Amino acid sequence: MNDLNTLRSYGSVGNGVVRTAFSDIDMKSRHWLLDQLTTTGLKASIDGVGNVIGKAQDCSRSLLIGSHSDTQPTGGWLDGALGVIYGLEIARTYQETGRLANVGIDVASWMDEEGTYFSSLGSRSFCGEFTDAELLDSRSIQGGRMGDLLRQAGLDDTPRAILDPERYLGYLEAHIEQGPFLEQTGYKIGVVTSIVGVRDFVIHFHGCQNHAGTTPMDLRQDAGMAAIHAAYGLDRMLSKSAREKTVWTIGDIKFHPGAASIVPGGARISFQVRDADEGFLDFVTQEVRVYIEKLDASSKVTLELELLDDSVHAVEMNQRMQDYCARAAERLAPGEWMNMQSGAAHDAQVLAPNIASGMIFVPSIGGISHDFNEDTAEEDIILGCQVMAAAVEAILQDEG
Ligand code: HGY
Ligand code: MN
Ligand code: MN
Repeated sequence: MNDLNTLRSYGSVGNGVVRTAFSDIDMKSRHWLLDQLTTTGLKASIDGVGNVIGKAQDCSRSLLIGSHSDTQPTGGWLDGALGVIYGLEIARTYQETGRLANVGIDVASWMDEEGTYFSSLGSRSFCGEFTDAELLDSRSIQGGRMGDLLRQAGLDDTPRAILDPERYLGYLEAHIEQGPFLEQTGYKIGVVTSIVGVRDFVIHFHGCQNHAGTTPMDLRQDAGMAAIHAAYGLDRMLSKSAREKTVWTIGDIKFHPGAASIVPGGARISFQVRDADEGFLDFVTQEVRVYIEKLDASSKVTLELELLDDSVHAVEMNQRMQDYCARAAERLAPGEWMNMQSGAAHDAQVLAPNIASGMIFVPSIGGISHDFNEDTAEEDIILGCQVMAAAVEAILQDEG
């Protein structure tokens, strides 16, 4: 709890935290974490994209525990931080209580899971999803060159840590649920079975800016009104084709220039769909394409569809890892745990195709997250760490 509250102090605002990727406060918190991991006896470093990784010494095999410590712009104090500090606590306890000779615990805080510049940058870098050249020349979500961002952070000469699959028995990540189901059902632990995939679209509307008083309705090329109709149409379309747990969000809508007495000449909407089935997400992508093409053909406004991001794929958690987490939950919270899908994206879905990965959730009060009011009861935080530690102990004993 002390370490969670110390990490919280880096960027705390009221009950929440603002510690976005690569900000000064984020880099300061990474140096604090580096010191904690080093004191624990791990060989710790900050790599070329800002991942903080502590590696157990004198062993060729280890279990990797991690999450992210960057936050959303209006972030909660536990989103990501919980799993990183669980890793620190479990690794420290393991080192202090006489670890097994030939197997260790490594700990990671992945950079920019929240996609301030590059969604899940740190875990995707670790899993070798791109070369240095591809990374440095890529455009960040903010529009700048990633190479410039890394240079400003003083990381451009630092090597990136790359996964050695021979080293790892598996990967475990603990996270707050960020949703309502554990609290609604009264369960204390979620054992994650699968993590949803995400499709992020942006639709641009090009019309003709004009005077809101003198332009007759039948002569208007109103990009704003076209955006509103398209948004409503997308919502209606998904409500018909959605599967049981499909979710879709229009998180951002902008008009240009955005003034009451001007017919908008431009508009832009973000449209995001999440589902556990990749095939369904591909089907929806096609449905959206056809719908936008139809609107474009029938409207006086020109529409342009952009599929921003389809790199966040739906994954199943490794069954063996799920079983270790379930057995630990049953031992420490008998009858108070459930298997569940994750509606939030996580670094574990980047690691899962490369290392046997598992996740556990602890309850979020009111199901709130990505908001300063995000919170979890202290006893639930502690129980979650104990369950994670019990799962780790079983894995190391069986497979170490
Ligand atoms: O959006 C997400 O699911 C993650 O919390 N970044
Ligand atoms: Mn998170
Ligand atoms: Mn988040």
